[in-house]
Amino acid sequence: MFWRRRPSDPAWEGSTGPDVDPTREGADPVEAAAPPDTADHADGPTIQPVASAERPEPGPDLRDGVARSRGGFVARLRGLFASGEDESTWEGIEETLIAGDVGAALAMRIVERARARRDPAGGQAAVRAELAALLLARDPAWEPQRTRDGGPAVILVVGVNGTGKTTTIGKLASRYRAEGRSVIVAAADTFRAAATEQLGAWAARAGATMIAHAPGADPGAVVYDALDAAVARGVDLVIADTAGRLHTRSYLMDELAKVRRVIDRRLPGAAPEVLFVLDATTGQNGLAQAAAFNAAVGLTGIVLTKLDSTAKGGIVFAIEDALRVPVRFVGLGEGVADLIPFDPAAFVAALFD
Ligand SMILES: Nc1nc2c(ncn2[C@@H]2O[C@H](COP(=O)(O)OP(=O)(O)OP(=O)(O)O)[C@@H](O)[C@H]2O)c(=O)[nH]1
Ligand SMILES: [Mg+2]
Repeated sequence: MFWRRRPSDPAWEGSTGPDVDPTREGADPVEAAAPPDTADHADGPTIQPVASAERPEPGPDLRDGVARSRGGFVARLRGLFASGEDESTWEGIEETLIAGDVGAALAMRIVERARARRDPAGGQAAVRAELAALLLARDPAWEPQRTRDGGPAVILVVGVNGTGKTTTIGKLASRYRAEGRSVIVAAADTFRAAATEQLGAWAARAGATMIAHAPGADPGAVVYDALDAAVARGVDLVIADTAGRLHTRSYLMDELAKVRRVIDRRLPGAAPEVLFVLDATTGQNGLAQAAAFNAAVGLTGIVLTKLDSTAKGGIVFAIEDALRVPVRFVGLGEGVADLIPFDPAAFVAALFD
């Protein structure tokens, strides 16, 4: 095997930020160029040299990040309870929860349970308690774990087009680099022309190494090479980017399942974190997306992006209730620091207090 260093290329140095191709939606992948278990690729993996990491910026404030939801559906809930607590109030609460993207069936369940509580602290406290009870218990100190025999921790990032996968990987790489971990990002979105450059810009910023192949290469082969490189160099963490895909395209979902199997084959027992990136502005269709990705690759965590851009933060409750998979991080903006670990109690407090 040989490693080819990419010559200094202005596209890799000069690209500064996210770059989204709207024509990607629903497009078909290019045929695989190399089998995933072949280490010697004719055109070889390219390795972006590590740049020195930028100093991390201070993170955003969760309250600021969910200001739209607090001022949106949560403010409406408050307003309704402020003017009484009769039958029509509860009908209004159900409608408001639905408008806040909690989903119709779940909104009905929340209202039923909140009413049955007959909470002496009032209906608003009861609704708040029912919402909080929907969020899964989790270890707040969760971190991706290395394999038992010292292999890298692995995060595979999946989702439909444009949800924020590559941006989230940039933010995660910066976070873990700032904690002193070595990070390889795998450019396994080999479909979209600008995807590797976009990831490369984030990697350079984070001080992470990027492993990439030529455009159109087999995404499984990129991941395989990234894992190989990580094992050879004792790297702590591999984060794999993947092309956005519609959850209804079965052949694209099969391709993703293949990438997932490559990880199992190269690092048996790795138990990778499979992060589903959901755009919080998507609405209830996000639940169908999540279910399809879960069936294809087995999700272990969710990243809810663009929570700053929606007044409908109720999707957090809906997705955890539907999937029983924890939201690990929330995205609160486009900047490198705008990703914070999800803390259920802090989230509910940021909405209501
Ligand atoms: N406001 C806001 N914008 C975000 C957030 N996360 C990502 N974005 C923006 O969403 C857009 C798409 O981000 P990408 O990271 O390219 O999304 P992707 O899922 O990798 O897209 P594809 O690879 O094309 O499927 C970019 O403009 C990002 O800046 C967030 O938390 N908040
Ligand atoms: Mg991307």
